Amino acid sequence: MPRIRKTVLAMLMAALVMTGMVAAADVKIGFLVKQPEEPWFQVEWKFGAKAAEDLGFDIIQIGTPDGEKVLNAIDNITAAGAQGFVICTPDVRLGPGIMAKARANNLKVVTVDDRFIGADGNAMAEVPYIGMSATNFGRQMGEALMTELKTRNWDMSQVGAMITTFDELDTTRERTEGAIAQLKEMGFPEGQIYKAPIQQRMEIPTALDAANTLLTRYPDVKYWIVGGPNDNSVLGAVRALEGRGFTAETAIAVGINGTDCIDELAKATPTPFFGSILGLAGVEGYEACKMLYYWIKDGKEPPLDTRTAGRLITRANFRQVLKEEGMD
Ligand code: FCA
Repeated sequence: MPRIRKTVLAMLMAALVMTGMVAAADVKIGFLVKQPEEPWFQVEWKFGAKAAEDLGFDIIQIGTPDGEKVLNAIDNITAAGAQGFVICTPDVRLGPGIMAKARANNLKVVTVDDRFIGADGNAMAEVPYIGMSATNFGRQMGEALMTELKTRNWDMSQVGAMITTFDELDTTRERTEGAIAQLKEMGFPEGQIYKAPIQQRMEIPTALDAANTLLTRYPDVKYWIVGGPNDNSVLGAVRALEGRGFTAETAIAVGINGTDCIDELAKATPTPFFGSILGLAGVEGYEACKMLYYWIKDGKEPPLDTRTAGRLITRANFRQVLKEEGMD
């Protein structure tokens, strides 16, 4: 190689090292999620792995259901040579601690789904985030419920709206507030909308308990429409309704995610679970990893706030829509 070219190459290498950029093949990232057993996160992981394959970097996936596991995972990926990680944190209030640890270990961070909350109680807007356009998802849920309700000849005075809630998270609170606003705007009586707060994590058993508490308080409601922050928190309510004799003829439930209700929609006999607002878990997983990759490789900073859109799936169209979205 001519001397001049060698010098240019050496200068280029020095510049790369100084700006912290690394060659594609050396990029290694972590992908940490709070609930690895939930299909939503499995889809995110699957598409994160696809980004790694397409772009040629390494990915380490770790389930981190609590704060201690997150901190251990950060140390482990650092020891393995990672330069950054994508995370859906088990607790948004861990944000400042996670960022301090990441800075100490010289790692870049992209958050997905659940946005970090700073010490001042506000979202940490300086940390790149990709997630659902939460209010819109909630509004679509409310609209789907009202549209289906209008096809039934139910006496409105005998219908209750049960909304399971999880207000600890901004994204889930915005979803259920969006749903309630939409129900009211489409004419559902405000006094017949009841919230069932889920304790601790959003899972089918915790949602079932929350729903049962509410159903015990309102034993005279004859028909229910049901919404909530995600599929599992609505599926739990559906199981509680079934336990009290409600069926697809007397209850309509719509979830959010669209990833965790496929078995339910595929059941031979319809249950009260009518449909879900499908989120783009695949796009989120892929894009979060891709953003982080280019940040590490080229120093290209990701956008701070990226939101994805939702789409209603029902028993009638879910196979077709999942195929169209590349999620089948
Ligand atoms: C939260 C929920 C998940 C999913 C995600 C987009 O993290 O826990 O089920 O809805 O937002």
